[in-house]
Amino acid sequence: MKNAITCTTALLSTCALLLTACGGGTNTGTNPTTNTPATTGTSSAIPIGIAVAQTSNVALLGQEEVAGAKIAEKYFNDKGGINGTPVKLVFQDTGGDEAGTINAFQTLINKDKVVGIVGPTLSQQAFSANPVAERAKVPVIGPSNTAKGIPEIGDYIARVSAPVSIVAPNSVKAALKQNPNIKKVAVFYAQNDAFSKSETEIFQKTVKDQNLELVTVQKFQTSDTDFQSQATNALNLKPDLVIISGLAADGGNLVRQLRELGYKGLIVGGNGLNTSNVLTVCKASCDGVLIAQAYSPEHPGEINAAFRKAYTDQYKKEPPQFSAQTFAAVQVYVEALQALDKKSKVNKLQLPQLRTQLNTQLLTGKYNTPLGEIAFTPIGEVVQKDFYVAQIKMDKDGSKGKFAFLK
Ligand code: 1QQ
Repeated sequence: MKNAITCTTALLSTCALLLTACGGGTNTGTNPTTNTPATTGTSSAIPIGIAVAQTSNVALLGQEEVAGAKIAEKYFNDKGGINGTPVKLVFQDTGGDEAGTINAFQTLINKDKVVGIVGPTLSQQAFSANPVAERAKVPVIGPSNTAKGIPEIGDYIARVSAPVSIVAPNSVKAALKQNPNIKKVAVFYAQNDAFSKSETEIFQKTVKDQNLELVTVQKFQTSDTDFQSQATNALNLKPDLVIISGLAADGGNLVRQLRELGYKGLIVGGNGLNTSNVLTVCKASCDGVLIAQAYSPEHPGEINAAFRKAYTDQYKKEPPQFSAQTFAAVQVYVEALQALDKKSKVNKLQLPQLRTQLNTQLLTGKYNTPLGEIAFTPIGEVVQKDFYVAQIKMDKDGSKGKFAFLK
């Protein structure tokens, strides 16, 4: 009886949180497993929000994030969740734009009462929606936001996705290794996308740092499907390397049209093309595209082995970077909650205190993830060691392909 009274007074917001987690939201995640101690039943699950693109063109990237999040939910709940209490992922679709992302964030914060958010998919979306979470003092971990300036949005904003400045130069260096005779470079970027603008700056700087000649910079929109004029302009200048910063659909179409116009040299694609969903867009023309990676399926260690097995069992292919990064983002919340719970029981904290303490806690931890060991700088920038480059290999008929990791 005493306990029940305590719950309705001191723990009001936690109780609301538990009720929501039990019946509310548009959760599409798996049920908490039954082998966790049933002290409070499944209704005590701790809600973590997942705000990524499940619809629109951006879902070509976001659907891989949903997959990684669900694998993490099952993996960590099977291991006992937060010292016996499961976590429950609450999914809100952001769509591909800023307005949808702000809506998803507001629903997760105010209705679903999540302890923190993993999302959104694009930096373009993060620059609009993350300030909403910052003002509400709700932690956000970006699973795939790589533009310059994301952690600087605020105290509650961190990311597990290494920035373009660290990842992007690797693919240009790999191109030079494959073809040391590269001299003239044509760069393309989507001018309506924050990530693409940030990434192209790094690509252009890398070109100059490598003493290559930047012969042209061509702009397009992520909504474009016809790239004839930009591609023709660039190919007239006879480049021997093309570098593209865009998203999967536009980037894939640009690759295809460059090849159709007769371009034979190497192509570097940026992080927006870093999904096997691009293969259905450029088909046989995808062959040979180089893309830098912040994850390798071959990364040693137990947790990546478990993640890789769960992913390949379900999807019959190697796990992609965006799935691994989203797994890692969920892992950061889980392990930070575990550490916090040991200091002060998280189900005794009121939601605002829990969110703030979770934010402080997560920034101080070290996490042994499928990406390798990661940590954060005080402002929430990821600290990560290992990076890779993959090259797309297509079957002759262009119907099937894969990302082959370079040695
Ligand atoms: C960003 C990105 C995207 C292309 C990843 C999905 O890196 O928007 O920052």
